[in-house]
Amino acid sequence: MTRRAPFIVIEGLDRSGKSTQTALLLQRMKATNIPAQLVKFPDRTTAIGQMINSYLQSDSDLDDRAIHLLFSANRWELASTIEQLLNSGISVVCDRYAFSGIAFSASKGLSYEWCRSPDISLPAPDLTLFLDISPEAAKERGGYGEERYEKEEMQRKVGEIFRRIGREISADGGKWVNIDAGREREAVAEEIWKWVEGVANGAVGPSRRLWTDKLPVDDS
Ligand code: Z5A
Ligand code: MG
Repeated sequence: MTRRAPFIVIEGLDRSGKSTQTALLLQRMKATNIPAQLVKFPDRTTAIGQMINSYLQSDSDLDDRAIHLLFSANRWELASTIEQLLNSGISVVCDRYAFSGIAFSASKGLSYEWCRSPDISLPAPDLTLFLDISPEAAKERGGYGEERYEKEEMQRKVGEIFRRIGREISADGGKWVNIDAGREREAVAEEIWKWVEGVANGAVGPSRRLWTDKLPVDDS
């Protein structure tokens, strides 16, 4: 019987190095013979992803709720693929996930609970690594400011909401780890590796889904 592989999410503030660290992690997993697959949200390759891309580049405008639902739909497009990979023993390393969805939309003023609802029942990560960096340090890094949400005040609000999500995930028994991403790439990668080795070599329990306790009671 194939052992279920872990679902690892790398979240974090803008320019915290998520994509850099995801790539380094995948290289290291492969070098250690741990089969792993990259997933990235938004996945700009799908039809929904292209609408998101056009919005992020300010080529199109959309209602805040409409774009929120598109980001969520973009995750649902890949939910069964993620589960199939995990069940066939391939680890999934995911660059941003539902937590970004809540953090960005709620920081625009939408209700936190409303933002969480469409992502209820998505596959739950076994490990979430949150890359934390100050908006000032992030600003020093390349490319900051080119897309719609890359404004310092917005980033501060996004950070506060991420921290709330992290506290709640931990309180519900999930594994959420804050990583200081303001350090050298290698130091961050080393810390990430320690956590990933732990889940990759340890026992992974049955698959779980996000926030199912928040579903309204079905009285039909
Ligand atoms: N969004 C949303 O609203 N709702 C959702 O549901 C989802 C996303 C999923 C695009 O995401 C936007 O979508 C994003 C959130 C929103 N909004 N904003 N703003 P994206 O993932 O496509 O964003 P991105 O363009 O890839 O940027 P990023 O993810 O913020 O960057 P990053 O991946 O964290 O950083 P990086 O590309 O690895 O590194 C950035 C630069 O820093 C680069 O030049 C590196 O070489 C450098 N770097 C990396 N690490 C270091 C260290 N340790 N030291 C120094 N320099 C470093
Ligand atoms: Mg990135």
